[in-house]
Amino acid sequence: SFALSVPTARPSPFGCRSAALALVMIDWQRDFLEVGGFGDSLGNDVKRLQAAVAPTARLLAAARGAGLTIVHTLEAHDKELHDCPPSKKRRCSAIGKTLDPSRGRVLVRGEPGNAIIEELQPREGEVVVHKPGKGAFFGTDMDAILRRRGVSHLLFSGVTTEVCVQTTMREANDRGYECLLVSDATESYFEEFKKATIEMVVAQGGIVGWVATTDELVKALS
Ligand code: C5J
Repeated sequence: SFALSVPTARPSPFGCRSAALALVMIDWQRDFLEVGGFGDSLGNDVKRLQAAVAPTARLLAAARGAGLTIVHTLEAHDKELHDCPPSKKRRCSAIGKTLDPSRGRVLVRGEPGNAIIEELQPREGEVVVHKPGKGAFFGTDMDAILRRRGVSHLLFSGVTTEVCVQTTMREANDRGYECLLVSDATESYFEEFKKATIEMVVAQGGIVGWVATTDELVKALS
């Protein structure tokens, strides 16, 4: 374990021991990123999200090189949708349906479209958390897994910035974790929502946490 420092993070310098730090990769799923997938079917410009894949691959490589705990999350329901509240189903009727047979059922665990994209595939020994909600702490073992490993500080990457990433970051912040959002390793279908999320995180002295770039993190991890 080594002392890690990001002196140029906003709104103030960020630092911790590497053993206490995890990289959380939120929902890098084919269905959110690929043309023809579920995200695309909702009318979103999925190509916007692809800009964050290369920086995220660099961040992931640096985090692996530094021996950080790596957690991958997926928005994924069980086959019977027992873990999907009727309210969610009512406002997203595609859940559990097959829109494209090559992708399988939308947001259902184990289906091809539910998988993590090729470039950011989890490796053996990394944590994979299936989550029924937008936040990764609700209805999962996320908190217990992190605490068992002595993790107190979290780096956030993923899609989409203002939905699953921000929700998880706020859940973590309320549970006492120190959180940093990696600004070019996250993306949204809506440019203005991403920008607003970044400003919300660092407002009021870091009310949700910190923000820094992949370059700053790669430097701190090397
Ligand atoms: C959404 C997510 N946007 N992973 N999911 O519904 O942010």
